[in-house]
Amino acid sequence: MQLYNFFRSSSSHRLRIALNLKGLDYDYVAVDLRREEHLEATFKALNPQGLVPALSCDDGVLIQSPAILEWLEDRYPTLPLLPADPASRARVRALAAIIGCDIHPINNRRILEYLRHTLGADEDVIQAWCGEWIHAGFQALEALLAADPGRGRFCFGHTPTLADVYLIPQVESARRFEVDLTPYPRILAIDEACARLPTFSNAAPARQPDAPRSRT
Ligand SMILES: N[C@@H](CCC(=O)N[C@@H](CS)C(=O)NCC(=O)O)C(=O)O
Repeated sequence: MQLYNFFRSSSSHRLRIALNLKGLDYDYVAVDLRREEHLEATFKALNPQGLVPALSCDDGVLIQSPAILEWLEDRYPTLPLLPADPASRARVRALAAIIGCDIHPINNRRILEYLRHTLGADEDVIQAWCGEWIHAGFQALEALLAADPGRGRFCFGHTPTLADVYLIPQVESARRFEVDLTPYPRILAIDEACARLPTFSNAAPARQPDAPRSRT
């Protein structure tokens, strides 16, 4: 499998975590969003939407991280990312959707570029915009986590699920936008628990081949 992705893209980060959790190898193909490689004809031939990630596999080129994650779950059901019973599956999908539907899309690069270049927003406005929607989603997530008596160290139950796959990249992105995460102790604890697992730490943006090398 070839994963077309960018180190800092949170929807790419989701797939790297999920592929690691499933124990699946893949080739890393970097698509540099800073150089707008995702808008070039060669990439748009793979994904006409011009967004990363895309996964090339025996079934063709798959796009849209939620669809790819569901495909991974269907195709590689051992080491599942969803619990077994319908109510629990709905719960995990809801936690993931708070991030995937209601936080990430409105803070995405192209939205921020539109705010900057078409509507004239400066960097303070951009930061306020991103902070607003991250706080709105994280407040709800924190409340949902607090109200779940059966929860262990992760978002649901005692092992990582799709909800953690979505949460960790969003925490990373919140830090990049300098969002104060102290009101969210449960989210921070989950982030810490996941960071201890190689499946998560190896998927982190800083560990990817296209990430800037830190100076020693
Ligand atoms: N719903 C899509 C969103 C993909 C997406 O927005 N990817 C971002 C990176 S996280 C991207 O390619 N952005 C390029 C841009 O906005 O110009 C998915 O989950 O795959």
